Amino acid sequence: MKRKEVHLPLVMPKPKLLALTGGYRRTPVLQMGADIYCDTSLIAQIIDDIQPEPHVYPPSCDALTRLLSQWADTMLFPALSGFNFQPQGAEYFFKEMKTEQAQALIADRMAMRGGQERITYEDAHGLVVSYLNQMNQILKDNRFICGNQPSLADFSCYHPLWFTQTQVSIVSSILNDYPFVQSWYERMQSFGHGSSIIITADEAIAIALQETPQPLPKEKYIDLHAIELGSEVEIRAQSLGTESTRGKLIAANHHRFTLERSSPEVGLVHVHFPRMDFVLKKI
Ligand SMILES: N[C@@H](CCC(=O)N[C@@H](CS)C(=O)NCC(=O)O)C(=O)O
Repeated sequence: MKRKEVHLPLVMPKPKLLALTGGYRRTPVLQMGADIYCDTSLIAQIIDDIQPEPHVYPPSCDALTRLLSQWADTMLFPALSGFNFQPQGAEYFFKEMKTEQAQALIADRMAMRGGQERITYEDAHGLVVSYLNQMNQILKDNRFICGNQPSLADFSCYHPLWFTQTQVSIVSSILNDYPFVQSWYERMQSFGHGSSIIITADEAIAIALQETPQPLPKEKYIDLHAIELGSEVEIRAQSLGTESTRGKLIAANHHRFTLERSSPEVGLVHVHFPRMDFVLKKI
């Protein structure tokens, strides 16, 4: 079946996304019928389960892939964002945008950081130089970040650099000093994006309403929070976009939590979150 894709608004409010997730606002999420999967690390796991060849988490470097993609998400991405939005980069990025649009985007991302200060350009630059050096060393001897096969770690490292290359190309000459990163970037780019059918958010909601969630895998409940299964809980990202989702905790394994929630708009849905970088609290 061909992948369907819904384009989300760039800034809040996102009422139709939130109808499905119950609060989580970040992009992307994966919807399969009445199951909603939040965060790329979990989405990649689901894709891997459905189509394991080739793996997104190759078994030979599963742990390394998880750690390095988390590093890319929490360290490389903010450092590169700070670098990308240096004054010259910001001017270039916002020049085609209407003033109100630019102001809305800036205000939205400030709110998303929850008052946390942005890294300075100087600090970001220092980190980016150091990270690119390390990536260059890894990629000198390896075709991909975790070895000779691509993994989620590559995609997690690729997207912030994609932003530099394509959205703020005025500052992208920094990559010229890292030839192995550059040739890896080209290898990554050549994967392309596959093809999909664009549908509306209303169509996605109608699908959730029609379907019922998939039966949960029969696995042991892993409780690391002293919260009983069946409790009303809330889950939110640890940082950046910390809007929470409330629901009934109906499953948890080493990698993910599952909440059950329902509303007249979407019916009964299961919303799944990774454990890593998410906070679980009993209400
Ligand atoms: N760890 C998350 C990060 C997601 C993330 O920060 N996404 C950005 C877009 S690339 C976002 O949601 N920005 C705010 C928004 O689009 O509302 C993931 O990998 O899915």
